Amino acid sequence: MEKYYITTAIDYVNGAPHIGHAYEKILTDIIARHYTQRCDDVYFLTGTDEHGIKIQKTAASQGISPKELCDMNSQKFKDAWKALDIDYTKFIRTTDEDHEKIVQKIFDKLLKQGDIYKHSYEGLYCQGCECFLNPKDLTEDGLCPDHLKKPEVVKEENYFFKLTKYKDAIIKYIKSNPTFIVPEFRANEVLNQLEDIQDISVSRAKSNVQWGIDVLSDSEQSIYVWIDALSNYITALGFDTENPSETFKKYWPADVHVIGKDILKFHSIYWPAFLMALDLPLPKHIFAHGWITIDESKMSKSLGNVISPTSVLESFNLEHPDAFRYYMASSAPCGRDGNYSDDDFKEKVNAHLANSMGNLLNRTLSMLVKYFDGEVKPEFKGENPLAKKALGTVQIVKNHFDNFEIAEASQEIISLVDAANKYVQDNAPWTLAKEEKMIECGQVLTNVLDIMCIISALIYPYCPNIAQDMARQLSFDLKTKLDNLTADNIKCGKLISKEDIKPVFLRVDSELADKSVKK
Ligand code: ME8
Repeated sequence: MEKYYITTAIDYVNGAPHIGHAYEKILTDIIARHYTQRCDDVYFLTGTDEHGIKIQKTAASQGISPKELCDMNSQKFKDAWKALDIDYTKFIRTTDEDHEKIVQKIFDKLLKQGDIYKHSYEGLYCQGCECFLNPKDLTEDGLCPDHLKKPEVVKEENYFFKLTKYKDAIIKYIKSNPTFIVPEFRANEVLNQLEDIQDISVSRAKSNVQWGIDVLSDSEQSIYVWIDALSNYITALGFDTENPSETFKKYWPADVHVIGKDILKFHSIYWPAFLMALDLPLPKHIFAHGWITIDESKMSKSLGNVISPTSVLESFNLEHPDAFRYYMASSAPCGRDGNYSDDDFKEKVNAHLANSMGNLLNRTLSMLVKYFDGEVKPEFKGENPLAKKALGTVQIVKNHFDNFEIAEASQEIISLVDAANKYVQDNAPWTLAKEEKMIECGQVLTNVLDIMCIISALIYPYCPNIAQDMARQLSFDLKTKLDNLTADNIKCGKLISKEDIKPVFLRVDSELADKSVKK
């Protein structure tokens, strides 16, 4: 694998980030970090989506300019991603000058080649979706099914993109590439939507929407959000209609766009059509994750249950984001909805990260120090009964990542931890030591430590800080590529002293968490 180009959706900046936004960025960061363990060149793009009527209105309601709102909120997203150790390559803002210029050129090219035309139109516009809705998709009460708000009737002369021209090619592409849409069960939804697809509006009248990129050849119209937003995936790399950059040539097509299920239509119908019109190859996968609910309820401002990701870190007094990352990433099977609850969070991270994984390392190193002064002797090395399961798990985890099964992969890692715990329990090195069977005792400990190195590598994408603490105590090089992992990782000689043993994850304090709930 020479390169891996992965992107997230770019978030609207009409509010601060919540844990639904965080879920997506965590999943993407985990996939990106996993692929750094398989290839040398991973490009991870994220950013913010800053134009449109929603942002214009929010800014007006706060008495500030749209640009001020964008600057303020875009920074909040950046700060949140920093706190969550989201290690992106580039953060794009759709108000970046170079992005705006290229979007204008893309629009101009499509207009000149006849894929975009002007048309007078009356339709039902949902601000939440930032798109026109098909009357047949509304609820019985005439509301947008996602936002439960009545769409406004908009009558305008707009530019339209000839989506219908690409319908057959997109259907063919989806049918002949069964892994294009992940999970596969969503492909049928998309094919159904394609059945009655219409040409789509790609501009709004300036008189109604001022906060947008101007159409180059028509100062009365501004480019409507989706052609602007979707283009970020190529403008970020330096795409240009005349002279695309080397970076673009190297990384495009994207290996995967990670997005939420609500915006699948835009990514698997509109975006492929725009790309076909630009004569560019399509992304390899569109991975649509599910939605995060809070205590089983939909997150919404009106319910007052919107949780910011940094508030979780603060209320549990976490020194790093690993537990939150792990919990979010393992909250739902591929593409399904997940849920956040304080109690479940505590229970899961205490059980998996503190009791199973952290304690295993801590006990094993402590016994090595107690019985052997922290030294691994050559006679401790031999056949490792855990090797087969451990190396098998590496393969299984890789396969899961290839299918974007991030929670499923985490379960396999924990199952390996459980197997190693059982091995310790079954072989009772403390009894072996009491019986003065020191070589056997040393072998059991070394076998576990060798496997802990593999576990640190596998858990690294989810918990980079914990993995680094583990690897340091094991003198293991975390940069080892997954394909180069063996079951022989621990070097003979003095491994560790008592004072260097450090618990890698402290149990989340339940009293502290209870206080935070009451806050
Ligand atoms: O849709 N659970 O922006 P956005 C999980 N700007 N994911 C969630 C979520 C939740 N509760 N709420 C939102 C947009 N998301 C556009 C995207 S891409 C070219 C333009 C996800 O701020 C949502 O599914 O409304 C989307 O993938 C991302 O957060 C941004 O949502």
